[in-house]
Amino acid sequence: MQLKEQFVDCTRIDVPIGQLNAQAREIRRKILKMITHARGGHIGASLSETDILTALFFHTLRLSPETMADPDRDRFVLSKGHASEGLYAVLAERGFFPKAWLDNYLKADCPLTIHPTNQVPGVEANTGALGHGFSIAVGMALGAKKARRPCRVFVLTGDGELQEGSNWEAAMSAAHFKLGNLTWIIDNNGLQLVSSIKDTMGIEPLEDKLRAFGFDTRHVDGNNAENVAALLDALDYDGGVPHAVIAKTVKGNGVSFMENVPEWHHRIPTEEECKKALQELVS
Ligand SMILES: Cc1ncc(C[n+]2csc(CCOP(=O)(O)OP(=O)(O)O)c2C)c(N)n1
Ligand SMILES: [Mg+2]
Repeated sequence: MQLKEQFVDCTRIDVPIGQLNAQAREIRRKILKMITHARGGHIGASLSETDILTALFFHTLRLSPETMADPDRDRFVLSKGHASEGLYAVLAERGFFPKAWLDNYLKADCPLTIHPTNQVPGVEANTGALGHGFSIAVGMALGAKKARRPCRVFVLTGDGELQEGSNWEAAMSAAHFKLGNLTWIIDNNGLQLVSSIKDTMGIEPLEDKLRAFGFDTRHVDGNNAENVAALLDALDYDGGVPHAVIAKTVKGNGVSFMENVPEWHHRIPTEEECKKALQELVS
């Protein structure tokens, strides 16, 4: 289904694919500052998803602050809602709300709460209780398909999140309803809250499961925004087959002493650690 020409004109931003990784580095810097300043948040999870969100919000999504009320806009649902800081950082950078809000993250009168709500411009669904966002996205994609709207729906889940059975009901219905307009991206960092997924409750063989559930299943380096953007460009959104992208990521990506260390799921950097991390993220 073709988009209305006028709609493309008003929403498509043109950040060249070759600049997305540099953009992602900037987003990481913002995440670090937000969490250190607020003394709360989920740094490992937000650094894990940064490149995926950068690809989506700076390249893929046909969406802008001006077109949030257009029923034909693309939709994005952050099902791993605990990683709200990554979403807030890209939304602020894209102009959905003033960047100054990031300085007030977690303050009582600021809409930027630890789990995102639709009180925040650009946030489509309230998430944070894991296992719900995917079903919401399936509903959005089904509604769009029935209304013959050209919008596409993208949802990002964690990998530990897939231990929630509700995801598999959503997956089953996506194929049944032939939701080619739906793309399910899995932030496959191998860790969950306090330890590895493998040792907690394994989800492998993931690719076989996704294929068995009827998904066009792809792999990508999820910590390379340029690769993610190129992959999403190449999918067939009109073909009636839902898409699943296993995005291989590293929790805490970009900061050497946070990478793959489960403790950084919850830990808040000291000022000194933040400074050290920012030094690793210079362009
Ligand atoms: C229903 C539900 N159960 C438990 C939690 C607590 N919790 C927050 S993050 C998390 C781990 C999620 O791991 P994963 O989905 O792999 O995301 P990652 O942080 O690795 O990106 C858990 C169990 C929650 N938010 N919702
Ligand atoms: Mg994980």
